[in-house]
Amino acid sequence: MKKALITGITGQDGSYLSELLLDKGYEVHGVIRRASTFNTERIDHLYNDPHDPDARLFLHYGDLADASGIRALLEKVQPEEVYNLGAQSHVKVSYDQAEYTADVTGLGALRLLEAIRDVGGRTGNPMRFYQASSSEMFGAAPPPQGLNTPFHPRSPYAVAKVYAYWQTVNHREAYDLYACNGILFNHESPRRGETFVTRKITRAVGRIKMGLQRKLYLGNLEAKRDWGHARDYVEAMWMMLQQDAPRDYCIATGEAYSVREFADRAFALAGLRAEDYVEIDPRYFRPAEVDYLLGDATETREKLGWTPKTSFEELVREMVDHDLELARQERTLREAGHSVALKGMGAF
Ligand code: NDP
Ligand code: GDR
Repeated sequence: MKKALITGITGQDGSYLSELLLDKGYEVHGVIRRASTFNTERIDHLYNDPHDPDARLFLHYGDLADASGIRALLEKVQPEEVYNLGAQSHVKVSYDQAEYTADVTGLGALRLLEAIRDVGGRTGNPMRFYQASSSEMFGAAPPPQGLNTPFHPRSPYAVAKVYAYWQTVNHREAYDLYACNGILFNHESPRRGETFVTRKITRAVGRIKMGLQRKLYLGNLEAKRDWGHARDYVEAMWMMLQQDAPRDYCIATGEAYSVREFADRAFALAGLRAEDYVEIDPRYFRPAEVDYLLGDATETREKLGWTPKTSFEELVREMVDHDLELARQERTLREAGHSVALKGMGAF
């Protein structure tokens, strides 16, 4: 049975990747951060008590800021594949926590690569490494962006990802590690964090439709993104680690829409008009914006044979349907006199 270690297993992509790897018969080990409350909602449906002889998903405490802990974990688990999805992944938050973002999102990758080099070298286990690189690294570069586009990062997050990207390339070239960068354009799903714009919109559509919210406050509506479905994108991550030789890939749909277009479509699917509910609040503007991301994944299609399965329309519909149901449940609970936590909704 193949073993995989995933950092960021509690996040959107970590949950879809775990599902995929468990389906493929892997034993999956995930790194979770110690917090005073458990936040494993996205993977709870996959988890069995570790005493169960059939259990194949195991969780370990760890943090990308803690090199010795990461090293000890690799030594103990001895995975064949390591997926580095852990990051402070919010672009706007990276302006408030620039140094922390550099540490976790940037240096975190180096800590993992060094541990793989060391533990892999000593034990003779050539662990394969996937780095969750981002289209944010292209930043201000004009579209379409592909593997030959020079990086021009526009946030502390994007700068940290550029650092991690080059560390991955350098470990491949210097130490012959099987290490790949997947440069993924935005990918969304009903499991997307609620402070990213697509989910913020579909959550609001559901709550407005159910009479639980009056307005949706957003920032820059003109930014354009190449939005795919996370379920499709994690498949590309896995495929990258199954090739004969390591290299980097861009993963995108090749179509871009503005935030305004996403909102128009999402509201329309619920029979509402976005212009009746959306207001601009400058607090959501960023010190430097990334205006237009549109991926060129031609080379990926040729070399990896990967193509996205979910259209923009299907993605928006799946998210809206999910969040209408969530809002329906919230309304039922409220009507029964229960309080429902908003968990920071509207904060970013
Ligand atoms: P999420 O924000 O949903 O998940 C991030 C994960 O990283 C969470 O599991 C989080 O744990 C974990 N994490 C945060 N800080 C640390 C730390 N110090 N040590 C260990 N783990 C940590 O991100 P996504 O699933 O959307 O994205 C996965 C990866 O892909 C990220 O690296 C992101 O930057 C990158 N990426 C994402 C894209 C997208 O469109 N989704 C596009 C391109 C790249 P916790 O739950 O405890 O907070
Ligand atoms: P992004 O995603 O910055 O592309 O990073 P996000 O959904 O946060 O923003 C997309 C665009 O929407 C604009 N926007 C708003 N964004 C948020 N969050 N909240 C708002 O109210 C709002 N109004 C307008 C933003 O200005 C931006 O232009 C995501 C993350 O998942 C990264 O980790 C990943 O690397 C990249 O995608 C690819």
